Amino acid sequence: MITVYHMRGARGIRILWTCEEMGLPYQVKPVQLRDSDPEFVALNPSRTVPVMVDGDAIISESVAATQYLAARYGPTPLVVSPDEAGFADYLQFVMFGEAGLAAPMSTVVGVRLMGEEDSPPSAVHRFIIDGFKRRMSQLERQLADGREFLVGGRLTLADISVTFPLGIASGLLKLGEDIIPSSVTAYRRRLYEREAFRRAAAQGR
Ligand SMILES: N[C@@H](CCC(=O)N[C@@H](CS)C(=O)NCC(=O)O)C(=O)O
Repeated sequence: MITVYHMRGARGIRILWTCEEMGLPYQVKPVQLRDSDPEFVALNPSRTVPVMVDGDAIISESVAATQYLAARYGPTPLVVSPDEAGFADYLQFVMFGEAGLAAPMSTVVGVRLMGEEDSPPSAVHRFIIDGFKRRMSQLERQLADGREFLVGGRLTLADISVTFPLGIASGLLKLGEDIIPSSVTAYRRRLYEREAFRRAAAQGR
């Protein structure tokens, strides 16, 4: 059984959503931010959320976990193959969702959750938000032709990777249209309406 150690609002939603889209059974074990439960620490000494366990496989990178599921239990249309036109964009955006968007944003989210935010915002905070805004231009350009998904004409792991930081930016951080273009927000909202996403979000509460 696939087990996902998850907390509400965290990156584990990428894994739950992938399971739902692929019809894979899974169970959710709720954990806290930086949980110190020995079972959890043994799985992931860095104590970040999520962790996915499937037999002997233990993965604490959410995007890697989605790739694991697709490779282990596919084939699935969630993956764009090397012989498809969108392959390069697919690789780009799978990585972009975490390395380009979510990881830098983690610093802003972390200090907010710890109640240690600087007021007025620090230079580091402004640097990260400015970087996020510039990266939004890349998504805006990709979606400029009105497409529903980033690549391949269908939902892929690239969308599942990218929508997580978009949700955090608008939900938790309340960044507005001056940072997140309306076409990008519309894209995220469309994907959030998918039945599989809704089921995943309900499981992850
Ligand atoms: N790259 C990792 C990042 C994991 C991560 O930073 N998770 C957040 C919650 S969504 C966390 O545990 N933050 C607490 C910390 O960094 O101490 C992934 O994609 O799973």
